[in-house]
Amino acid sequence: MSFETISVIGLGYIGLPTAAMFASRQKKVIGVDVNQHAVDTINRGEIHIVEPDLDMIVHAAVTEGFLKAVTTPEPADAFLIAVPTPFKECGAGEIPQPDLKYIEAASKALAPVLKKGDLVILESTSPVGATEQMAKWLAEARQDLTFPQTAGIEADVNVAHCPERVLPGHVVRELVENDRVIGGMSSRCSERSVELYKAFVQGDCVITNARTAEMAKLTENSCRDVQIAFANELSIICDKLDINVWELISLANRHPRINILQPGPGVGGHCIAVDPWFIVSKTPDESRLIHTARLVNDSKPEWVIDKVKLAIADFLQANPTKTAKDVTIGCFGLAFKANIDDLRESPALSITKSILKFHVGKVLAVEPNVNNNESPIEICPIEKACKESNIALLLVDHDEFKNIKFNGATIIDTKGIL
Ligand code: SAJ
Repeated sequence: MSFETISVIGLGYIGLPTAAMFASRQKKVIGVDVNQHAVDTINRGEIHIVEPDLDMIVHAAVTEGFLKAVTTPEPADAFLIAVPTPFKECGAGEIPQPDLKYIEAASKALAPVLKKGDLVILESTSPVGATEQMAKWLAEARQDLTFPQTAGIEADVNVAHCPERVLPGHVVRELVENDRVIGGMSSRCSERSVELYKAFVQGDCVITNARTAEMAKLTENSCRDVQIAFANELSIICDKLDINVWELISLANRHPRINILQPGPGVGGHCIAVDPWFIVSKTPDESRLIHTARLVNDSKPEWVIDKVKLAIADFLQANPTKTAKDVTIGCFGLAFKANIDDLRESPALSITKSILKFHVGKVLAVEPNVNNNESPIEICPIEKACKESNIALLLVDHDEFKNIKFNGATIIDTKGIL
């Protein structure tokens, strides 16, 4: 049976582009989101996130009638769940535990409209075992249907984990070109999932089981986190030894088997800064390196803040008639990485907020991708911040900052932009 109608639950950075890709292949797509503003925006053919080329695809999909957004699930042949998987609040020094409440809510919301022959795919990055847990919630809600955990390939409803692996800023291209890991709870679940994704995926759809697919995604992001931690640790070592870390890395990377990543103000976003904890929380005694990398990356913002405090002290020493109140600090970039508007888990934002707390003088925050209505702190035009800053703290390598000129400011360049 082919998939006539596809439902995508969670219309964020992954769900909306995925919904739009199916719709662009002339599938009837029902997007579901609890956020009424997102639903209304999409139904006008507009988007509520920043992602290159996505606006055109969504606009075409909505105006041609292939994509609509709603707040409660409607019947479909396949359901893709792309909701957040945050971790629970925890005390200092404790290992964060994953919070599956959004997956639970999505499963319980879609269960009433499930029917025999449907496919449910969990795309959200999840701790090992989450897909089995989701299948349990579905089975509890629909005792009239059979699921793969008990019925295997004969199940009425097939269930799989197919983690999204696209890079924000390149989502439209990577959704099509990247290989896909397909982790079915049975061989039938995997086959059905491949059939679904082949509507637009040109990369290979590689089949495994659900637990391995969950772990594959966590492994990719943990690997990147460990590598960035290495670069961040190097930057602190180099600062102590008076060596330019950017030059050092570019020299080391000339070795044919070395490829060191770039240091920065810390690691942000909802993925790399979160997913390694899903491994550490399950196997704390065995995940020593992954755990340490998290601690190294999470401590980098504090190191940057100390650099700012030192720069203020140096400025006051050089200008004895001035006080801290006279020092204007420009914070350039709030997003978690270059050329996006996403402020989630952003080290740049947390550093700027800390500076706003301790600094008695002016703090000018610049973020070209976010307007004042969407920002938790006031945004300043770039020209004003360049002109007025005594200390310029470069936190994100946005294109707008590449040729930036300051008016004699002390520059702290955490991304090696200049
Ligand atoms: N960062 C550095 N130095 C680097 C690279 C990145 O400090 O050399 C920082 C960034 O500034 C940012 C953070 O790391 O704060 C994460 O950025 P990223 O570009 O490494 O990754 P994300 O979070 O945008 O997307 C990652 C991707 N995973 C991998 O590359 C293994 C993407 O493919 C995943 O789909 C995504 O996580 C996800 O959704 O899990």
